[in-house]
Amino acid sequence: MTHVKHTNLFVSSFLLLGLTAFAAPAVSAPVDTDNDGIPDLAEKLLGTDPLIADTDGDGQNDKADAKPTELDNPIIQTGGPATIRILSAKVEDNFDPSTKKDVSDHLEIAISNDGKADLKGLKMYLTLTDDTNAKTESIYRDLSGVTIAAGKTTALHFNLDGVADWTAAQTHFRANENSMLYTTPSPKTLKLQIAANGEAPVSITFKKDAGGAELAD
Ligand SMILES: [Ca+2]
Ligand SMILES: [Ca+2]
Ligand SMILES: [Ca+2]
Repeated sequence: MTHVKHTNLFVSSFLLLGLTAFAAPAVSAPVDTDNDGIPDLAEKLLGTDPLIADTDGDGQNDKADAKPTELDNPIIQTGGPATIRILSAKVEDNFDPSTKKDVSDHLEIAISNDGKADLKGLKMYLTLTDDTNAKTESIYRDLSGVTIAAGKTTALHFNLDGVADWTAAQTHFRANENSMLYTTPSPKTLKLQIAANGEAPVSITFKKDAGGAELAD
């Protein structure tokens, strides 16, 4: 009886060794950092963000979205008189007044609250058009964590080091590294609309000169 048991053990070990030897080599799955079903490398080709599952902010993840870098403006165009004001908006020639040094090109929006109540419930919609081929991108962000105190000014930054949590109480948000803002040097036209809770939106149009982004050009 003991002999039979040993034989069975030997056969099992042999089969296991054989299966291991003939198993297909391990193939690692492509990296999909934001878990939206599109690998990081493919996001680069699509122009979508490898760290944001819903690049344009329309509620559909990049893989399910037929146009993952474009959406129509969802901001309600009516409301009370605006007390929010866009002081400036730019995507180049950024400067840090605290260090008195140039910083990498990024979307920077300076806004003020001209009213007597704190401003909350900010929403923004940005369109980017390539002046040479009319290609467009657009994003919508519900910046519900941002508060601008009455009579105060604040600056919002969208850069590659920013955090992709639009509802957080912060001023540095994530920008899409695969946006044509970063990937092509052609001149661009940008249109920004911002609205605060219950107020009519305010808008600004600004330009990006020809030249590589992320460079102090
Ligand atoms: Ca992905
Ligand atoms: Ca993505
Ligand atoms: Ca989307």
